Amino acid sequence: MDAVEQAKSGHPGMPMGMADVATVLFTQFLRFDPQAPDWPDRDRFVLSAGHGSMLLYALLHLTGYPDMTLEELKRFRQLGGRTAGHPERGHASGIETTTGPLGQGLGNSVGMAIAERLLAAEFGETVVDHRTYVIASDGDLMEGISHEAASLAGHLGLNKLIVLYDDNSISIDGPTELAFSDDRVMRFRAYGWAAERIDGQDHQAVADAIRRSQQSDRPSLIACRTTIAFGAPTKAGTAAAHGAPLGASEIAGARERLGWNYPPFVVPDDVRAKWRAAGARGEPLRRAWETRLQSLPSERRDEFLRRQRNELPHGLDAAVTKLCDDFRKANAKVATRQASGAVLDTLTKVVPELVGGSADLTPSNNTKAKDQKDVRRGDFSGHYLRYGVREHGMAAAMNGIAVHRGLIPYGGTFLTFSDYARPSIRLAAFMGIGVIYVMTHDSIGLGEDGPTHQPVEHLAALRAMPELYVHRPADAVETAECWALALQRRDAPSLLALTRQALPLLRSEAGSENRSARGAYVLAEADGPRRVTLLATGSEVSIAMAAREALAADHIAAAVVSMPCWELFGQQPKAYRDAVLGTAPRVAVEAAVEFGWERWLGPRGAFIGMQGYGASAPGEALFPHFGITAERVAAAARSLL
Ligand SMILES: Cc1ncc(C[n+]2csc(CCOP(=O)(O)OP(=O)(O)O)c2C)c(N)n1
Repeated sequence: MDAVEQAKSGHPGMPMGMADVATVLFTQFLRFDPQAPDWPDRDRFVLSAGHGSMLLYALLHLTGYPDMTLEELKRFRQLGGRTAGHPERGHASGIETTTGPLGQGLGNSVGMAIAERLLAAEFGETVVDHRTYVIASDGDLMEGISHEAASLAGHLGLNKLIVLYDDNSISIDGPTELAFSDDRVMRFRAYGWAAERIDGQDHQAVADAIRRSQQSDRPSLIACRTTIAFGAPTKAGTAAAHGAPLGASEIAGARERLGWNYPPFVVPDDVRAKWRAAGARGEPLRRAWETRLQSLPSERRDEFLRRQRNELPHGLDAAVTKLCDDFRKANAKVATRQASGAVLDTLTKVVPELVGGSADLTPSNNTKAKDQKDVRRGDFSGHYLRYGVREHGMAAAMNGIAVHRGLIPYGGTFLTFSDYARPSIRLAAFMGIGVIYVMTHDSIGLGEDGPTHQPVEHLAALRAMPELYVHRPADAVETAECWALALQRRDAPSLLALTRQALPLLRSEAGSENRSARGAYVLAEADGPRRVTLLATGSEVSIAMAAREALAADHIAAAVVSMPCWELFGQQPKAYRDAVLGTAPRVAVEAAVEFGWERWLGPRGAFIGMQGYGASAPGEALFPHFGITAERVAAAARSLL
């Protein structure tokens, strides 16, 4: 209340209404150690209702996280502070994930609970045995993603996931009955959860409900009836308390009603001592855990700790080099999605922390490696998740798996449905976590499924997202290289855009250099001084190669530049970029919209690609239909000379 007032902005209502629930959780149940915030076996706490950030900051301060000082609380929402408007992972310890876009935290929590079970199955419950607690609000449960997340959690029987739902009947527009009349308890029971409603301001009731949920064989929703801005004399129970400072008289009235006689930002010693004692509960638990970790065989312990450090195992580079050699030897025409499947058959053996999955497109995405076993309710020994047709839920769960640590999630869908996952992709990029998206059927080349399934603007939209690495490999060798880059990139998400249709092998030269690592490179230099440079990605690189030949027949020396990853190319020294792009006129070809290509085309450039949506027909018919052919590329080049 006081911090929001001082910041002149923020959300006082939820923290005041949920203070009782949070107090019971943090003082009696949550296992954490503020002195060792990254203790791997800590319980996870997710404030899915991220607008109530001050509740989390206050809890972190009171329980003794060293970096959450009183000064930080006073700097709520100010530049450079740890106490951002909505909790941002990395700003302060104890913030497990970034929340604010409603529903995302709930989606992340499902991934955290999955990660806990997977690691418990792998390393044993002596070292992995913790719960995931969530505070979620009406907004979280109104969002569509809450359905996907809860349905998946119920299906998998994630019984160590406990959601405390702030059932306060208020959202921004007013009473929730304006827009929300689901029976939330019945809804979650239908998902296969244990769900009950309690008085969220009765400490005993909250504690009893949490205890019951800890014994449950399924995930739990505890609908906590609360009053938003509890204690505020006129604004309590109203939307006015949701997202604006209460104002001086309301705050004075709340102090009186709550019997709180201290000035802002003063925590009396006895109160602080009690909170610190609650925060200190975790230290002996953490120490006991450390002893148990020591009892693991040293090889298992080293493996566990390697994963915690987010370090890749040895052997990845050698495996990728061998994959590339094998692809070259086979010299087969394969779809890059198929090459990706072959890459995964190898990499899942070398990188045991890989956890795959698909949003019900496994046979299309080629995401399941030969030796991967399905994860099932009650059996988490496998490393392959059947996410179901839940792209958004999948992407949010992948974020949760990644922030949990110990596993590297990858998940597949069609590129066109990246839109269904985009809010979570954005948070992965924003948080800087190394999740990997396998997005196949990456253009009109997918053919008969037609324009609903053919991405055209998606590459541009994804490339527009800061800190996301979009890879579009041109053949099997580039596919292996891009996979290696995605794995090596542990501090940002990567997306692989892969073809449905078969592509010729273009990278026949021997050598172990990962040429995709520079984002773009000269695949075929011009025979003689360059008169034109052809730029392409993915399936259109072979079209550019054919255009190069056609131009050569006319004695026009053309170079072909393959550009699998714009973001990486953009990071290269200018001299390298200039050398690759050259000074001759440029023609770019990509079966997508032009948006963004102006960055590479320069003043004398032409683009061959899509002007609008695709069409339903065989892929081979669509490329000529939309004019994405070697002849048109060559003609565009000639017209620039
Ligand atoms: C995806 C998304 N849409 C919209 C918002 C803006 N917003 C913030 S809180 C909120 C709803 C508030 O209602 P509730 O979740 O019940 O929170 P309470 O008012 O109880 O604090 C909305 C629409 C958001 N943060 N995320």
